[in-house]
Amino acid sequence: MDTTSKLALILNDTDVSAELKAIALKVQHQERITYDEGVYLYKNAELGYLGVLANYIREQKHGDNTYFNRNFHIEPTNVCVYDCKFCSYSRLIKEREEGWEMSVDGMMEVLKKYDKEPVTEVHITGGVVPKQNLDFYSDFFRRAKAHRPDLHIKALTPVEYYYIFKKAKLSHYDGMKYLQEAGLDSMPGGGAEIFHPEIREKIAHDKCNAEQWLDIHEQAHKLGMKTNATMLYGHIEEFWHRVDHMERLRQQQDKTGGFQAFIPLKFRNQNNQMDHVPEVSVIEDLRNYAIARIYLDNFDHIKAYWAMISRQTAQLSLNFGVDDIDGTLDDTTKIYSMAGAEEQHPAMNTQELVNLIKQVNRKPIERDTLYRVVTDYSDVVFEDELKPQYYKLPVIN
Ligand code: V47
Ligand code: SF4
Repeated sequence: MDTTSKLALILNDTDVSAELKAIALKVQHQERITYDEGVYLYKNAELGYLGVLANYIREQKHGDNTYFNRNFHIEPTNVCVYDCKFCSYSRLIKEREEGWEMSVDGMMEVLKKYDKEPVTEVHITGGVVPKQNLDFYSDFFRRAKAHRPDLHIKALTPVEYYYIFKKAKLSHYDGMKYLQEAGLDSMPGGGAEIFHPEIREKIAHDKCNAEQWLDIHEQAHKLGMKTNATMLYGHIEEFWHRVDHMERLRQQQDKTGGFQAFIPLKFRNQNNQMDHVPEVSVIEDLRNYAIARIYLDNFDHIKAYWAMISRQTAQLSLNFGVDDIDGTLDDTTKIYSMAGAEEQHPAMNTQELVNLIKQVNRKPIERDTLYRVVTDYSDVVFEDELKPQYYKLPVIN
């Protein structure tokens, strides 16, 4: 049965509440749901219902297309002046002997390892240290561009930029412009966590606040850069904090339109100061993807970060609003394995990613950072390709 018929079933089902029907009708008419309706969905909607609505929107926007890109990560440091309670990755300045701090030469060395690889993007993110300042990054961006002009540099977050620009006494706009001229192409979505101060002050009290995070994205958008946005969910926040977070992003997107993807990040509870907080279930992960897809009508893409949630949940998420599963990885990121992600050494090549997507009957599309199609893998058959799997229900006598 196609998604349109499934939506019609919900609209005609006498067991579905009037509130849920009204939301389904809005989805059918491509109308925006309200803040209250967002909270209502989190509190009342079952996974099956949410899947139908989110999949309907996903297929209206992208059909079966499922995007991924070929990228690698550089993590310039794991030392950090900040003290986010959920962070398993950073070593505070006082513990810096346990950490690493790369030089520009060291970062260039990592970059050069990929000279012969068909990667289109380098994703740079890590901690915040005084030495890695405006000069450090402008030097690195210039050298990286001179070495490989076609490689897209997606680097740092407002957390780093706020710190760097303040020290350099530059406005957010001037700072972003300066680094764009040095070679910066776009910004990943990190550092957003939960915007509402009631939660942010408890989990990330000393880094940039919501207004500063949003302003730096606004300036990047004004300069023509594309950026992403994340939400760290499933810890001490309540449902309404998640809706508040998405509402702020939706309003910002109405203003500047520069966000490409929304990436919900599941809180993982190992090796951090919040290890007493239980993790949410896979059902909650899927509900969250689906509600994000329904709420953020002005975001083109919802991304699941497979390295964090496991390959199986990434496959499932493709039926709950997700159309992008990020990139091929080769074990260059440590952020998640340190936090307790399923993948301790996350590595997946193109063939594995393509197979993962085909196995659940979606179309694998390799994209560049700006979602231009690099290769449509629908008709490319790898030798050891996994066949789509259909599970038959057991016969019960
Ligand atoms: O901001 C840190 C998160 C983020 C934990 O834009 C944790 O394409 C869960 O933003 N449990 C950084 N999450 C990573 C990030 C990202 C990842 C993939 C793709 C993109 C993109 C961006 O990692 C941080 C924080 O929210 N994080 N610790 C943890 N214990
Ligand atoms: Fe530093 Fe980022 Fe970790 Fe916060 S989440 S402590 S800003 S590395």
